[in-house]
Amino acid sequence: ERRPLHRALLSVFDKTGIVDLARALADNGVEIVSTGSTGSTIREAGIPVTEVESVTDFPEMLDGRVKTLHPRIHGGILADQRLESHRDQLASHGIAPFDLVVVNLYPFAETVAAGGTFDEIIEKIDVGGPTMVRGAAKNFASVAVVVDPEGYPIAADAAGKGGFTLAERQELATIAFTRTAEYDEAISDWMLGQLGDEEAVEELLEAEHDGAAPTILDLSDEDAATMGITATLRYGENPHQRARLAVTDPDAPGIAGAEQLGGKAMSYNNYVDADAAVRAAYDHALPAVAVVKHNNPCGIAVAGEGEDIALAHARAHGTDPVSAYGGVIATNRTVTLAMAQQVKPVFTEVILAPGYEDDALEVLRTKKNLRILQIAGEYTRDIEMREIWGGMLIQDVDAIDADGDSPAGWTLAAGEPADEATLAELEFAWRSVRAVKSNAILLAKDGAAVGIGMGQVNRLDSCRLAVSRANSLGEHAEGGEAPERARGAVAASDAFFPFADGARILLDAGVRAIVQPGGSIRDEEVIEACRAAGVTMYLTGTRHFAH
Ligand code: 93A
Repeated sequence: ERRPLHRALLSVFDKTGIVDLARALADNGVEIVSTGSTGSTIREAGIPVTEVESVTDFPEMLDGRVKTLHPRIHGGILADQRLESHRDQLASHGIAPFDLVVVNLYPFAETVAAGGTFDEIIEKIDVGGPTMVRGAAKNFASVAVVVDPEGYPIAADAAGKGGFTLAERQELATIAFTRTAEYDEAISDWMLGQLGDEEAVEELLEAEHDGAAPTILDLSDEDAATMGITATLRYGENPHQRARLAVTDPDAPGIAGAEQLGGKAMSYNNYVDADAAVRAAYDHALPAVAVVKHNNPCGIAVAGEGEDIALAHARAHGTDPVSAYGGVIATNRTVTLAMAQQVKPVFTEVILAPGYEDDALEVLRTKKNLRILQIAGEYTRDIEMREIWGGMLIQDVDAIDADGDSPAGWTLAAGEPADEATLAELEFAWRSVRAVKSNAILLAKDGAAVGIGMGQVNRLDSCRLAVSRANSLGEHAEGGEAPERARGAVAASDAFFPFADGARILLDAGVRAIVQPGGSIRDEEVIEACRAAGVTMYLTGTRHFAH
């Protein structure tokens, strides 16, 4: 629906095309109100025009600095004509509303470029023009705004068509705000250049353009704090890298803002591993413990609901007792005294939990270096970002909440349907493998991972690694015979098996059930291998790569 144009305000520095526009408006019965020289240009062409001064009943003053800055002008621009109260107020003051505002601004940047004097440049800072433009753009519900001669033919056309549509006025308003923003930026750049140390400013502007601007790591601690930096870390991933920490949402402190109850200051790598560990533990609804090293779980396990979390910790530690040395431990339950006593003899960098029993905390605090962190609130996250050269990748966080993440959504592809206990074991393996870097294979037994193959560049090697870890680490832990923990374990694969070879490694090791997304063109070969071995295989239809 078009809003008819009854009254237009024309005030332009650049008079190009203004007479043609005025004629088109006048021909369509639009009343034209204009400032000084815009008005005379139009009048000289024989087109009727009302002077701003006769509208405001006030002369232009201060050498033109105050021309249109008057309620009779701005009331007419800003009145929301849909509102009865605005219409009434205009009427009571005898103000007629504007439907179209055409303005182009004093040539500030051009005057700077042409080497104008300081005073000339200051005088070219247009105040009244942007004020009208911004007012009309804000009030696009009622007013159309045109900010340069390229828009005149469109306005002339609209006058003949019965006005602008709301969508057109909104688009014009967007262009108008872009124009005033650029105009002010030119002013602020120039003002910056007047601050004396021109060389330094030049450098700053140049650096900005080169992309070599000072980084957040160059700022002083105070300046950094104003940008949300909450801590300067001792160093980054390596000692030659500087590093800082920012809490993005103080209301949801997560790990970045977790309360520290003891131990040394957190390091950069501590934070990275803490994040991975908490996420791995919180992927489970059951009481769970994850032990993380280098951003990968080297142990992960659950206990039954109501059982002591110490049981889950003992199992998680048992996944790979060698790698657990120097690890980061996270749990989704309150740490009990029993768990604290188990943790105490193991060198551990960080422990994270939603709470600690008093006596558990007392035990943990005897380890002076152990960083003890308390996590507040629900585990909620929506998006995650990763920087790449020249850009940033942004994606939804990979949550474990798809249909394929619970056994009810799985398809039996091979073997007998699993009994309840086996299904629970498979679900545990599936929820746990999400936390493992791809290609990921996780073998589980009795609520604990027993062999994890992580981060390999082909799935076959991940299968080999998972089996060899399962069958060698237990030996390391207990001494003597290898326990062959892969035999009778269940397996989860974070993505499909592209060939049957990987699955065969698992079958040969005596795995009794496998869960995987499926979706390979060779699915049938993989399934056939399971069938031949009499092993159950479920397909989830959901994939959980973690790169
Ligand atoms: O000096 S201003 O900042 N004060 C004003 O009240 C004002 N009103 C319009 N500049 C003002 N203008 C500008 O004058 C417009 O933006 C336009 O560029 C110019 C048009 O004046 P004239 O019609 O006299 O050439």
